[in-house]
Amino acid sequence: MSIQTRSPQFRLAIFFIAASACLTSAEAAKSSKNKPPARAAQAQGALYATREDAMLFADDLASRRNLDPAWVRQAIGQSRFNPTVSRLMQPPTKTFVKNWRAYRSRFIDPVRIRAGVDFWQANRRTLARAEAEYGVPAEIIVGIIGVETIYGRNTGSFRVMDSLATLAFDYPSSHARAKERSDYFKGEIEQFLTMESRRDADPFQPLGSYAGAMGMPQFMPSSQAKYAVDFDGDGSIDLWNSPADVIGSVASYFKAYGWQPGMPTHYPVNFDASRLDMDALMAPDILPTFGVASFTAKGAVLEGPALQHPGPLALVELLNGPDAPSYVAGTENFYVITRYNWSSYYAMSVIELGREVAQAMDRGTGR
Ligand SMILES: [Ca+2]
Repeated sequence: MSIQTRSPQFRLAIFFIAASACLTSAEAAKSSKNKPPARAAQAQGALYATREDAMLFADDLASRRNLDPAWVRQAIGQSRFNPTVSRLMQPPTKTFVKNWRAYRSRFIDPVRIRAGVDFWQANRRTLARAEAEYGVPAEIIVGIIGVETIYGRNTGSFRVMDSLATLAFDYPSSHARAKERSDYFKGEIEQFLTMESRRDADPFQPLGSYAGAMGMPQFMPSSQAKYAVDFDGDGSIDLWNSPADVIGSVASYFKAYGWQPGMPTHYPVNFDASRLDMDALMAPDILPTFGVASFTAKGAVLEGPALQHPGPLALVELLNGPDAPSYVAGTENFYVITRYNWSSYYAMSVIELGREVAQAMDRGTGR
């Protein structure tokens, strides 16, 4: 999943749905891990062994990756269609009114902040080492892991193989880009089985989100293959049980997507109604496009250090339901956070959770 390949957009498009439209169901799917019976999310549908297209894919994959064909056929053949996965991936049937304050309150609460403080204190030296090596602040890494899984508490309860197979071979046809998505998930099966084969593991062991995202940082298999690192140096990568591997891997992901050390994620922005060209400011969406001079000429008003910002900026709009939207000037680092999950609401939650945890640290034992 390099920056140039097709994969990020697919992953982002998928998670945009999860984050913006189906948040409630996605959250429910994640949190179902802790509710008995834990196996409720497991597939009840047909085995893919009965599907000719799936078995042909298995043979082709085994040949291309030089894997044992019988093992691959078994792994794909014993995967089951999961109707819950399919339902969660359906396009939303009604329009949701986005609401930043509601979104924020789901991710930033005393329980998550407290868990963030505990995580930071327990991994202080590793976070500092990741910051030194990759240039990504501890605050951002702590924000990501907290928003994704509350520091490993909710890593998902779907068998990864069932999720990936369901989305590879039965992507909801009601979706406009079902073929592309299905190809993306076939690629994820390929990455996943290659990794599992290499470490001689049982592919039915890992559980993840309904989209097949795994472990404390909810990496897709292709992200794990490309960006995950063995940051505790024990010779293997464990994104479920090694906070160090998780911290290093998140930092590695951000560095690969262009995180710039020392650059703020965003600045406050106001507007000068007398010269405001909102259409022009909103046109590039969250892609940083405007230099400070051009940004302010179109009616955005910046103050202090923002006026010296050297790179391009984007006007980021966060809707607040029926109330007036919130706006910030997003930098290239804000954009990098959206490469983890394609949503400005997600990015802002990560930033604000990280900041809340940092402030709680400062109020408490200190960093
Ligand atoms: Ca390790």
